[in-house]
Amino acid sequence: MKKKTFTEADITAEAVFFMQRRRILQALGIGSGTLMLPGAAQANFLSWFKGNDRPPAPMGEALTFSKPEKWQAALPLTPEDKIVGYNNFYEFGLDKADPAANAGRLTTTPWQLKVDGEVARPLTLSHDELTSRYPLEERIYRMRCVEAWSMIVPWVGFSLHRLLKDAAPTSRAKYVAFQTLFRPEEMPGQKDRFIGGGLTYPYVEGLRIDEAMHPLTLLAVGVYGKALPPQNGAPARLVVPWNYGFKGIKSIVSIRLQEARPPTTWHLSAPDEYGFYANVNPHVDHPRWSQATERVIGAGGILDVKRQPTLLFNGYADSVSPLYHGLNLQENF
Ligand SMILES: Nc1nc2c(c(=O)[nH]1)N[C@H]1C(S)=C(S)[C@@H](COP(=O)(O)O)O[C@H]1N2
Ligand SMILES: [Mo]
Repeated sequence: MKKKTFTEADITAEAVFFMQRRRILQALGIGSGTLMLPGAAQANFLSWFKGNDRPPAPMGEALTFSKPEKWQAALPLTPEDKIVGYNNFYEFGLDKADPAANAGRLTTTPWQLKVDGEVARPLTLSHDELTSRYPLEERIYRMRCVEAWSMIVPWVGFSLHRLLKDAAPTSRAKYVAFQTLFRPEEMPGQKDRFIGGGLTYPYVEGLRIDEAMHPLTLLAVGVYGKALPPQNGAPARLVVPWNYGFKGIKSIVSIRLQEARPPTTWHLSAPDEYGFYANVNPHVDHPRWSQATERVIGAGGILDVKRQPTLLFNGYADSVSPLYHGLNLQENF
């Protein structure tokens, strides 16, 4: 492999993993002297290659859905094997290939998704109700990870506001708190700090009520026309396309409406690096890397390295910037 081909910017995501690992090792009192950045980054690249060679990840059953014109963006889709094989789901490991390799054991039937808190009609959706209670739509969305890589994903799901309106939020519902399944027997990262990246589990996220009610905010139950595979957050996960990917909490078991702003996992882990809002913003850099551009995850392997400018609100500014009118985006990142 020709090492010289790649710049520091090209290995951003991998470098993040290295630094997180080093921080955890230090926190555990284990010296970092044996780890070197180029080696660690290289190892991650190699395992990405390895991921590409794996048999395709198990996919769910075909879904029935419409393709409303307004959500059919003319964008080149990221190949399916990348969307289901290059993942962040730390409950199953830090490497991009880990979730596809390790999430197959996750039990998603039966499933219960509870909606409660500041609502007049609390409700619970079963696994089947997630795909049958609301008409499903295919929506082609940009997806931008805070690690500065991006994909174009054909999700299948429904606007979250349909579910929230069914639950009838009270006037005290100012925020929506989301929680991922907590099941350490099936999620090795919840049992082992090394595998789980030192995050606190269950993974939690949150939105302001107006963000949650925005028509773009999707509860996704499928991708590429089929039910979500576990590594993408089966049976249901959040997709907020103008936010960094970490807001898109996976395998949700609880949606709670509440008056107080809920804690959020990455913000808890490093508040100076990951904000509550997490709006995609090329003008607000991460303290350790630029957010001005992003690496496009393409069809090829390691040599398929394309960067493009990152767009404010990930290209959805026309639709969502009114949500943040008067908010200082530099301070509220
Ligand atoms: N429960 C849970 N949800 C999660 C994560 C995670 O580690 N655990 N990772 C987040 C991050 S950082 C990203 S970029 C997206 C990745 O979604 P994908 O693997 O479907 O592309 O999921 C988000 N949701
Ligand atoms: Mo991410």
